[in-house]
Amino acid sequence: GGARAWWKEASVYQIYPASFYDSNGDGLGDIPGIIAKIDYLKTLGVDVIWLSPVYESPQKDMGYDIADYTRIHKPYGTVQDVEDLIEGLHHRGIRLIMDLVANHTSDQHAWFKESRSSKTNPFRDWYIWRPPKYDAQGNRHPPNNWASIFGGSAWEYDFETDEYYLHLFCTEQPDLNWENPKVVSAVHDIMTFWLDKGVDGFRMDVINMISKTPGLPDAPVTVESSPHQPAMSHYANGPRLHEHLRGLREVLDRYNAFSVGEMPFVREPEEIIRVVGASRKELNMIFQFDIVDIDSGPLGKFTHAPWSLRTLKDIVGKWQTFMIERGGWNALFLENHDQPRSVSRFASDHPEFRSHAAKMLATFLAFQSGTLFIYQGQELGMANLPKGWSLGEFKDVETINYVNELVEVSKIKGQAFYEQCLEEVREKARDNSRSPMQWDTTKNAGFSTGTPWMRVNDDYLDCNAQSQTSDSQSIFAFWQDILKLRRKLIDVFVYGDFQFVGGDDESISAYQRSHPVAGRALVLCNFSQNKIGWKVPAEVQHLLTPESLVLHNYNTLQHLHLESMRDIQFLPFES
Ligand code: ISL
Repeated sequence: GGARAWWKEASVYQIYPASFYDSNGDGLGDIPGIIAKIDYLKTLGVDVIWLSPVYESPQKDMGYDIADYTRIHKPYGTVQDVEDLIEGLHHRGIRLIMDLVANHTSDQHAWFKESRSSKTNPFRDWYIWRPPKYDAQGNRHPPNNWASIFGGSAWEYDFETDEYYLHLFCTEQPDLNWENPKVVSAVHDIMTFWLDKGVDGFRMDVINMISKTPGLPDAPVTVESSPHQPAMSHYANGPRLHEHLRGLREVLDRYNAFSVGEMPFVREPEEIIRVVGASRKELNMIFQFDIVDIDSGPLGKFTHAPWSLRTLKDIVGKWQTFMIERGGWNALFLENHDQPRSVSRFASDHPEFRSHAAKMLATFLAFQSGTLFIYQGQELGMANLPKGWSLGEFKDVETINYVNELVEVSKIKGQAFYEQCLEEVREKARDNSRSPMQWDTTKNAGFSTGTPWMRVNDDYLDCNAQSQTSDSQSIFAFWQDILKLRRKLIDVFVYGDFQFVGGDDESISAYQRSHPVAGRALVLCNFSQNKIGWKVPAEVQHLLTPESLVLHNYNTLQHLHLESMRDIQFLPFES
């Protein structure tokens, strides 16, 4: 695993501020609410908090549209509250990283207001403006055919100055122009502002999209039916990315601060190692999307594709081996605020299986090599939103835009098609993971005394922090054990080698972590809903004795039939 570093050994807990804890009854989570729950975080045993955006924002994309990077969205609190949070966390040995959203701002940011005001404004070149294109009939068109990631064209026409601006996400999220050195230094200043306040680093939102192909050429036509084409090839890991990342790293290094970059649409390992290779001096690690795209269909995340454990193991094996061999580092995650709940998605949230399934997935993830990321509620086995909810409960702009497009398409393809698509939307909607934290069995799951900004999942009586923190068999207690074990056997689980054992079994994941001095561990997970027999490969048989079993997700050992030392009987979702 290369040189030791605190950030390699850390377990990071992501807080989505709107839905964590509401301290003042306005229905929205807030920073004092996080401060009130520091003991909970300490009890769980995490080392770092990643706080999703809390900055001043019109909230078109839940704060990923920032209007002022040095002020806090009023309902969340104040800059002083962030300083108090940092102090409270540091006091208990927990670090804080903030979300740096620097590919785009809100259209309400003062820079953009200036920029759009005239072609000669000094801020004009802070964003990406281009004149319209006209066809033979004299009709106005966007400067190129790029599609926005949230639907429609990536360009918005501005009548005042008769030009279009680029927005890879919402219309209200104009892309900053990183070709302009003033933009680059403004981003450095934002980082310095927060680092000076004691922040320990940043999660960098879509940081691989900041450099676009010069000349902004059309993207190849891959969706015949649409005028707007996916254009990742022109904005994901563009030509000046590495130069910009080294610039960000210089700022971070002055504070010994940490970085994890979000990097959608890039799969090529050599391209990724150029960002996370230790000698590159760019980012510490990135979130890549191989696992969370495993069930995306040919037309994107909302179209369903079946996934297999074999593919999942191939992905894990590839990145585990590659990063260890090449001096990079993995960020381990199955959930975040953009993804459905993992227990519903990769295992089962059916009452019969839920607890075992959540523990099994935790085991599968947490003993891999890399820095571990846990998303709020994952430690409780929180599940996707109930199937019966009306789509009117969904808040996310991505889902709403997509459903509006579906309504149009369905006028041609019909009602049955529409209903089928809505099923898929429910499965992948980002709101699945954005419902309020379930703290206890009181009204609104104890999240808020007011009316929650988003409806609380119906299952909170069965799934909440209060019952789980007082139950030694709970999912929460299991995560506590995992985090302790990871820390205790750091040489094995953080710095050890990784190897799958037992071939391409469709139900069992078995991997080995080994360290020449500290020893070896075998991590076994049954992804199926059945009792299952597994032929224990000879090379790991000696690791399987009742005495050597350090963690398991059933309270009895009956399921381990060790008498022959050749076969193990697994219970469903067992690890
Ligand atoms: O959510 C996704 C799946 O549709 C991703 O494509 C997501 O848009 C992408 O990972 C970028 O996400 C980040 O930037 C977005 C913001 O909406 C997400 O919440 C954020 O995590 C724009 O800032």
